[in-house]
Amino acid sequence: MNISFNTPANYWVEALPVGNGRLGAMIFGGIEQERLALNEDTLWSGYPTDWNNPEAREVLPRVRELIAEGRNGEADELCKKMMGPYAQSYLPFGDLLLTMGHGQTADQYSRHLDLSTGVGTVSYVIGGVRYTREVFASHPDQVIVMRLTADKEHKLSFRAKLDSPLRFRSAVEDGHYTIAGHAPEYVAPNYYDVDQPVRYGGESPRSLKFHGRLAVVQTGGSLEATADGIQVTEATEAVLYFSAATSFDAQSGTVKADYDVRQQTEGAVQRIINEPYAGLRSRHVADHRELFDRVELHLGESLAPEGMPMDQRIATYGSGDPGLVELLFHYGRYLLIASSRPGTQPANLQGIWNQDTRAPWSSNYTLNINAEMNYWPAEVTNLAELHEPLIDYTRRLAVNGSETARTNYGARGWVAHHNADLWGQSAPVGGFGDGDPVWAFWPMGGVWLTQHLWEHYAFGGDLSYLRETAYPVMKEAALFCLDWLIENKDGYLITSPSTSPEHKSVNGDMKYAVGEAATMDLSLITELFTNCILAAEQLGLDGEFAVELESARARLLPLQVGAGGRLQEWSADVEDEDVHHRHVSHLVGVYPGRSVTASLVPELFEAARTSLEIRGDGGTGWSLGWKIGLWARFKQGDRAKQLISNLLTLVKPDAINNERGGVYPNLFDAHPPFQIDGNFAATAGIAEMLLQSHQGYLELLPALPSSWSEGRVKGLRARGGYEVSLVWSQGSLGQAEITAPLGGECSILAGRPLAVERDELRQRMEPGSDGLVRVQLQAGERIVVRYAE
Ligand code: FUC
Repeated sequence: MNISFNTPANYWVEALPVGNGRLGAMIFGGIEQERLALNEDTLWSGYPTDWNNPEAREVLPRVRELIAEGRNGEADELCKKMMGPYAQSYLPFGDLLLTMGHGQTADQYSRHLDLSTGVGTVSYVIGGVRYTREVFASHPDQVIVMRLTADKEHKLSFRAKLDSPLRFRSAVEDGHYTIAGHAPEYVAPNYYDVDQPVRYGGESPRSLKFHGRLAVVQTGGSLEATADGIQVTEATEAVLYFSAATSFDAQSGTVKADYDVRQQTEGAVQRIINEPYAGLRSRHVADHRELFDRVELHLGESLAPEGMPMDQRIATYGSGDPGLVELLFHYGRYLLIASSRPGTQPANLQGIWNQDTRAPWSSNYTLNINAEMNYWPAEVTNLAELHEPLIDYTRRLAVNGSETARTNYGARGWVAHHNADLWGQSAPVGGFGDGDPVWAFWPMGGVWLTQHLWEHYAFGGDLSYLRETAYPVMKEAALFCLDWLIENKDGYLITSPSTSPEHKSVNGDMKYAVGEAATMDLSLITELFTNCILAAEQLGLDGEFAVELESARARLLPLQVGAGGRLQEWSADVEDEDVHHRHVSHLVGVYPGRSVTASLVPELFEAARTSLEIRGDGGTGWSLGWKIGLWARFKQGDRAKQLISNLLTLVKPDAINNERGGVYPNLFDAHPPFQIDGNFAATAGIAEMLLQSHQGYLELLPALPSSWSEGRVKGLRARGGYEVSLVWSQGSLGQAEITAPLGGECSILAGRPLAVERDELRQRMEPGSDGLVRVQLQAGERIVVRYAE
């Protein structure tokens, strides 16, 4: 399962990503000059600061009054006083550069990334000698490893060094080549025009220290390490090890000034440098496969010839090639494995891969869609433990967010807004009034994140996790909502000020950012309250609190159907600034949420479908990705596939800043620019087409497109802990295999079963009058159900 090229990468979005959750590299595969663009996931600008703004609390009552009086324009202006500083930026670590000395002209060039092993390979022939490079990022050993070989003795010579766009000094330490420095204390967002956007500290900077180490072991020939790099001469083979560290303290979320980063990188290299390459490689592959192999997907025979360059494959076949759709699906899983492991930071806007000091949107955590979207595939595609970084991060953010709730709003609980960073910036961004409230003012970041805490429980069923980890954070987010909600003149509970992320409402010739009770607020709060009520019930605690939440939920302003049969995006039936706007925030209750379903609220569900129809099938990469999942929830497989098609549009490597999404040559999602969320949403959306479980039962093949008439999937996961494998032909389900690690009553919606593996189950599987088939399963039990053709 390869992403292949027959040329080196000229652009970063043609390079091949490897990662171990913390360390990342993009493999360019240059012949004479090789470049691995390197990252370490804790290398960010800044340091913890006070981002809270007491002025917010002072102006809040007036902002609310202005909105209630219909003076939204004035409210927009005053709302700017509620902002805080911009969030900080995720930084590039640097580059590993090789100069080979054998020239640029080669034959039989190939470069590929094998998604099933997580190993990138570059190979070519010069002067009758085949040169091969293999690269992987080992999670068990916390190093990036590159092996270079020549198939004739003593034909391998090169110079290797590290470089960085950050300020650094290089040295030879312990016989290794190292770089070290301090991150900038401040990096302004790329869209913020300011003098001195990148600022370093003075003598004793408050920012993070970083240290990178390159060690080389060669077979044959000689090696010399100097501050200019490591020279290997006339060797036959060489293995390069890269380790990196920063002084970030993940426990406290602060800078650990006395942390010995040099010792850290040395330890990582020393632990493995004497080990044979084959052992390191197989440990990495086994670790990767344990995650990657849990899911298999087959949608049909691939049309593309083996080894066809990725960009040509995308341009030639797009979603017409079932093999390319499978690859897109697996790529999202691959990228999550490579960018999010227990103990690492959550995947940011670019996962862990970023080459720019001022990356697009600071490559930060954007909470109004992008950070959450990154984790949509985690549970359903059987990578639940990779959800942990987001869950851990949310807990850390909640600590800061409780101070923000108190200082900015005088509220209980915790709050987060539109942007966050390594430091857990929980206040509104916007540079104290520079930004537009339409994006900067959105106090629902924490509310949405808690959905992930609940879903991790819903899929995994671990009560002690719910008790110790998830529920306390969910409860505090709900407390914030109780304090944030106000009563409108009709006695309904509403949010105010409220924005529908990044989309303005239009009234006459005026456009407004803030208003009352955007549908997204109401949907997210509904879901949080519901999840808290369920959690309290499961845990047998907080009965009174659950009753309070139930009564608040019942008093929330109901969602409304507006002009043209659309689900209203705002509480007033106003016009859209852009009917094709990329955000579909008001549909969050349809997907990834579950409060707007055909059975719960049929009219709203239908109105949501109308809204999506009107929004259209265009948008940025992540917007297309979201719409795959939405159409899956509307059970329209062909339409979902149309969105996959739209996403599988080849975008030129140098295209940035436009609104038409697609994929780059290396299959990275193109907003454009590169933003990884669209990859993750595509994977999650494809899973959602094949299996849904948000309504309390398993729905098998809910949105199968007509062109995927034959296929199979193995190892998808559903709420209740189920693992599901399906085989279908001629567009209908042939066989379902369901494993129930937790046991319990399993309800299935998938037509009448023909036979089950064990006869005694048969009687228990008669369909009920609601169309569901129910069966009681023992913990760990596995059943195989066959269906009529
Ligand atoms: C939000 C989106 C943009 C982009 C940015 C990172 O602001 O509206 O499209 O994804 O986040």
